[in-house]
Amino acid sequence: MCIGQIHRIYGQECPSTQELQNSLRQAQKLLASHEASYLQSLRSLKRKISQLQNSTARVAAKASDASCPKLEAPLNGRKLGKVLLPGHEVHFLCDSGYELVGSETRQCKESLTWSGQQPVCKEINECASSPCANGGSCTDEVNGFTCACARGWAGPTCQSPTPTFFATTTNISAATSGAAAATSFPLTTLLPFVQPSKCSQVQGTTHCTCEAGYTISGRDTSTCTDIDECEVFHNGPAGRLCVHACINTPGGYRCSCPAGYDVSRDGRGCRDIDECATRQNNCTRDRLCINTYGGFQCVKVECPRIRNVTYVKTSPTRCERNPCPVDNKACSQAPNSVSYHHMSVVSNLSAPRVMFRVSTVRMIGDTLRFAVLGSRGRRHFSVQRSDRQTGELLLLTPLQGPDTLEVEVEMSELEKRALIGRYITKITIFVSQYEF
Ligand SMILES: [Ca+2]
Ligand SMILES: [Ca+2]
Repeated sequence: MCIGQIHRIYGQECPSTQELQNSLRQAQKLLASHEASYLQSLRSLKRKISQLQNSTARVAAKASDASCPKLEAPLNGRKLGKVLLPGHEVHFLCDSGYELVGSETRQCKESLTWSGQQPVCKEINECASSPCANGGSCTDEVNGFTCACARGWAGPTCQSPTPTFFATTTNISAATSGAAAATSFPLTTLLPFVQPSKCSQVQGTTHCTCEAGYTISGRDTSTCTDIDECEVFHNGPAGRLCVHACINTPGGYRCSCPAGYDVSRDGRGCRDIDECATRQNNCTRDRLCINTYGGFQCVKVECPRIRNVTYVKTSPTRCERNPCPVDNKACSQAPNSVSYHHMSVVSNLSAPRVMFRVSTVRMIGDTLRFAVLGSRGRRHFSVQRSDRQTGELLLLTPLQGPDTLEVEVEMSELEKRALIGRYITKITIFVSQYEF
């Protein structure tokens, strides 16, 4: 009505309702974009103020010579870093043969206390992986172990039969069974998968028995042959004997795992070695160590490089766009933030399943939209909404390893249908070679 009056004063015709609506819509759009850029500036101002606060707090702490209490190196370990001022870190290492339990790094906080827990160096139990073969018993030692081998076995892990084995067993055989004497078996076949049986005469009948893990094969009751458990129990009622590989041994068997895995406590499975937690990696300081099943990856997170747009790293895995100059459309359409996530999965993971969730804590606009970017990503993934502020990345088909996949999830924020922000999450998925 007001605009109509103004037009009448100037002696012009009143604009149509359509024209009025158009002007109002444009004004609204303009306001929304102003609002977004205003909020953006406020956020960056807030961040800068908090940075300033932190640095002045540090200066103040330095000025008053306030420092955290002195830290001791753990027994059988070392401490790196001498500065005890707020913001500084102290690192701990253990001597070889020991593993660190507690915090590897502690930081002096503004409150002049240390983050984390005082670590201790615990002796590694080398016997945990049952390294002694053929019934040998293991004794744990600092930085090693010793095996007490069962009779007939020798070597650091009791892996080799003793040379006297043949002579000893034939003697026993001759003494116990009497009749069976030392028949001339070739030495190579006798050792160590074939043993003489133990026979006794009961009421005129000969009974022969074998040691555990051996059986009498065929008609010849005087010899015991090793049971090849890997062959016989390959697929038992409780599943496979070994998750990975089975090695038949005289009188028994053992499971083995590929490089990068330890045999699990039950002796059947394979447990990934966490190279990132145990410092068995060679990642340089500027890279992140990502533990994967069967290995690890050294990952370098680099902010996007877009013309006329600059990003700043706000955390080791996040880049945020610096405020854009006014009227730079290319800049304002570039992602406001890019986050990097790394996941490790085993091969052939069942699908469908939710792999990752993307959400926002604070929403400025009225609508959020989620999408998967890139053609390779779309083949395996889709995105679905779990609530108003959360999108879920859904795995559609099982991933066969070994493989590395990258998928980008875009979250767009809209206000009255106008785009006010784009947030990208780049997810790298390391798929292992095996299903463990
Ligand atoms: Ca065997
Ligand atoms: Ca690993």
